Amino acid sequence: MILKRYCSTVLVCLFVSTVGHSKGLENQSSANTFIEKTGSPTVDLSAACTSGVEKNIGNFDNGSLQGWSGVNAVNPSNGFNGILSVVPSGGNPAGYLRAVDTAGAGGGPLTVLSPSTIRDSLIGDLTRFELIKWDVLLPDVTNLTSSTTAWVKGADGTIFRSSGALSPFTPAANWFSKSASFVSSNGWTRFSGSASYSSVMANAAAVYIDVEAIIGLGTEAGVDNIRVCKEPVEPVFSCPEASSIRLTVIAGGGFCEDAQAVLEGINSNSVNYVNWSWLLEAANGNQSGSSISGSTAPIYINGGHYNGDQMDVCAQTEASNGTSCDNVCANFVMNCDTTNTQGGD
Ligand SMILES: [Ca+2]
Ligand SMILES: [Ca+2]
Repeated sequence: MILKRYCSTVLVCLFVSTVGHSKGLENQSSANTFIEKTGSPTVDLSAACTSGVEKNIGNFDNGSLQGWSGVNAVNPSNGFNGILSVVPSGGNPAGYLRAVDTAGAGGGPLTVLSPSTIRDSLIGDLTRFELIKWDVLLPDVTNLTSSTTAWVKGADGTIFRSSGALSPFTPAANWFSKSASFVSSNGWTRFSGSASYSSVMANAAAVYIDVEAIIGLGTEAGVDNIRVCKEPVEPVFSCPEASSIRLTVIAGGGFCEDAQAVLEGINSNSVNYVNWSWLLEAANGNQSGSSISGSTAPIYINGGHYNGDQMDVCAQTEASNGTSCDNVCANFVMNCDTTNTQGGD
């Protein structure tokens, strides 16, 4: 790694790493020591919240990871190539999160995913949270590569990574605070994909903290007090009523070809799957079917003249928060004269 030093006239120097993301460059192992200190950060590099109040979404003081989990943000199936745990003391204060890199080069990023209890609310438009902040404790070694970063994955998979620049204010083994803005692209780089910064922040699928700090194997950065400017509120999920079911029938000239059912007003992110079933009680013979899908399901019927026949569509929803909803059914009278949509009763 090559460090370039930039100094201003007031004797403030920035040491900027010229390497990219360290994981792709790791080619050596390292053993390192980790000096633990307590107390407030000696340096606060974080921006202040201008709207709302800082809300802590991870202080690790109860000895638990509090739902934060190690994942590979780039290739989730590859897993987290490290050991993520809570160190019970030495944080800022008390417990803090820390990873040990067990893979080194090629192991994928050591990204830590926000807990499921708030994940559903840390997605979508992140600008309402203004910024994310966290405290960092770097290992006391010379082979540092990054002061940790925030990662945001957009709905299309594009990933943006905040600045990991090391700073003259970050002597190893002293806690400091840093932040990454959800409303300003300063310091962010596109790690993968093609979507713009603003579109990713406006429609995020996941938020991570990358704890990578050193080249190669060993103890990575400690992280404590992950916070945003506004309380993430878990969306309230209400089971759909029969009146939420809409049926669109593809038809014309008295002939019905196909149909599609939709649960209206349901956030698809809140639904694991829906057990759909339907029954067409036609004069020339009943037809029925079922499928497991999201909040929209195609219904395949044998085309025919069904004007005035009855169609029952039922939906049993399994929500992502674990709620198993009752099966609800709506009745429709088939109209095959034109493509049309009917609301459930
Ligand atoms: Ca703590
Ligand atoms: Ca490493």
